[in-house]
Amino acid sequence: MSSPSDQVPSLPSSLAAERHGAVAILRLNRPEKRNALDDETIIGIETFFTSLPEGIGAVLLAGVGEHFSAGLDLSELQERDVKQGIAHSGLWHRAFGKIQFGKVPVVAVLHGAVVGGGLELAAAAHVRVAERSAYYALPEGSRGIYVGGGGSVRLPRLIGVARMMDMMLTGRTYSAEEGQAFGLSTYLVEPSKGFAKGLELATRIAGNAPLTNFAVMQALPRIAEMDPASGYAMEALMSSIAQADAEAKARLKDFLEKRAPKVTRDPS
Ligand code: 1HE
Repeated sequence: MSSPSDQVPSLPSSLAAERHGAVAILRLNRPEKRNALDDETIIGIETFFTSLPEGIGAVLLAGVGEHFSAGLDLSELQERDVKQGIAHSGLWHRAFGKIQFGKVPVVAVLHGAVVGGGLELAAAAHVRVAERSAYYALPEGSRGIYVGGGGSVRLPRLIGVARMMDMMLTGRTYSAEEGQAFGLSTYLVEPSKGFAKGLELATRIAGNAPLTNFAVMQALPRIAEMDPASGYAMEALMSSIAQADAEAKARLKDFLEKRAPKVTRDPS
């Protein structure tokens, strides 16, 4: 097993990278601080996602220890003026943008606290697997601050403005089951089963035609924001580009010549 960290020399010790076939695994690795996200870690996340080696088809993002992430490292909150505050938020936006609109799909495995900036990080992934230990909160309100890692943009699209307002105004915590019910996760698994489930999904995703993964990551969320007429036009273009690719032709031939698997029910 070679390691992408060999090719990404500047990852801080708060991040650990390894490779599992076509899946690159990135672990938040600062359990003594509950994977609180300091500037060094955010820059490391950006470095990791911009330096993925050839042959990687998906990323699995997880946390070491009892929690996914306690969010922003509050010990780093200094007296920032407005300009510095905007730059700090911009750093998070850039790093998490490299996740959402990066090279390959990202599966996040959530457990324990998924709070504040940790929830913003999770929201930038494409598929979320929650263990039953996961819980979600946006304690920014009680800390006198505001989300700064893209939460205002991504979270309402996942859970709605009203639910996010409630989380921020009241500091309420949602359970893994509640998060699953309203779309924070799309897989709910027993404690300690998340990593295996996430790796299974990431491996499957890495086996898709790259152009399809590109379309799902880059075109789908943008089409969803468009007016319907523009969306239909963009969809027609994207689907015609995908189907004209040699990979699509080969996969369709495999199905028609009975070499490809049929669509079956997932075991429940
Ligand atoms: C931290 C942080 C942190 C823990 N920054 N150091 N996020 C929060 O408001 C969440 C704050 N954290 C907590 O509520 C709890 O730590 C947890 C529920 C996540 C975990 O509890 P627990 O009992 O397992 O751990 P602990 O004893 O509270 O913390 C262990 C250590 O981690 C301790 O340090 P130590 O030196 O005393 O051992 C904690 O101080 C440290 N620690 N969380 C710094 N967040 C881009 S804007 C995003 C805005 C936000 O994310 S706001 C939400 C911030």
